Amino acid sequence: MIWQGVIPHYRAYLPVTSKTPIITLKEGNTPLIEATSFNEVIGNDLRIYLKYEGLNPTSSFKDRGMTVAISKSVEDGAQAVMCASTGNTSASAAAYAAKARLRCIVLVPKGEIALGKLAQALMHGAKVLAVDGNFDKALQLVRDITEKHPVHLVNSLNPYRLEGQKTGAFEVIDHLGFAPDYQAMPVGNAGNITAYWKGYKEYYDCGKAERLPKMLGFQAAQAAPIVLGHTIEEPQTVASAIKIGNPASWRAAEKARDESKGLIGYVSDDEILQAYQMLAKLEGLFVEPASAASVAGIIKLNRSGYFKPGSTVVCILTGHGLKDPDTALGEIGGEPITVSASEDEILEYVYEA
Ligand code: AN7
Repeated sequence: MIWQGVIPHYRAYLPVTSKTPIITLKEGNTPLIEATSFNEVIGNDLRIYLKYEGLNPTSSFKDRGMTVAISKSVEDGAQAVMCASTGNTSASAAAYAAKARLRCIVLVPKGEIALGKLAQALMHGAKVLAVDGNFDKALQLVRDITEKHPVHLVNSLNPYRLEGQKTGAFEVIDHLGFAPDYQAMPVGNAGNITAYWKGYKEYYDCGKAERLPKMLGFQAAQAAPIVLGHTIEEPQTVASAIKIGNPASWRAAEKARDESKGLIGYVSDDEILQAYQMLAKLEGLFVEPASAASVAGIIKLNRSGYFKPGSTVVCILTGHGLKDPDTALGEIGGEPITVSASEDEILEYVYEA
């Protein structure tokens, strides 16, 4: 059957009725790709699977939640939606709002979001406001405004977002045929880890899986409020998507961690960037830096002997690498080699060792 998006496919598990207008860009059904070269590098017999969420319509996992949130906003008669964002939520909200013909206002931290994400929000016709302040400040403003004005909030505080995002967990189980031993993901505002845990538990409860994974979340070292147990006033990291100092779903993320007997740890920017390059060069998967935090975390935990050999680990690669070309080119020192249009000169490179 041809894929029709997460709401049609997982309708029975989602808060929609026959009256809900379905606003979809056919999100979901992303590939789960077995890592073939990593294992050699990290030297263990882990079975690592990579869920490539960058292949969603706006190139991040946010589309799973946005299809549900925007569909429900339309059902409830909204005229406008609003979010704060480190970039991907704004890109997704802008696209789904365009499809639904809703006004969309997004607040982004000024100068802090990746180029591709900014281009997306602007192209889809959102009103993009660059706030002089960080993400946490922008989210507080959006919360205050949407409480008082007829504008729907579509950050992950909107429960429909998490309902949609939990379908990622369903897909993992549907693809593997079982729940993995461990599930690793980056943590920013902490909505996604909350949503995946909900999804795993729901599938388990209705007999679609015989066990639950341990949830492993990773924050950036200088933006790790959950690990440190206190808010961070000025979070810093190359992984701009997860540069968040006061996550909205903080308690729910701790619950996912504790109920699953998993952990939330941190990885340094260097570790993130190493995993980022490794994914691109060894697995053929171009992801944005935040997404590489999940793999960086696995590598770090594996070094400390955390995993039982033979375990199955699923890493959620949350966003596409093309979102953030500046970081990619900066890391690679990105210049092509200029050559004249001569066979001889080019052949030197063809035969280069
Ligand atoms: C690529 O877009 O918060 O822990 O405003 O873009 O559910 O927040 C993005 C978060 C991981 C963290 N990977 O997910 C936003 C925003 C990527 C992301 C996360 C984000 P949450």
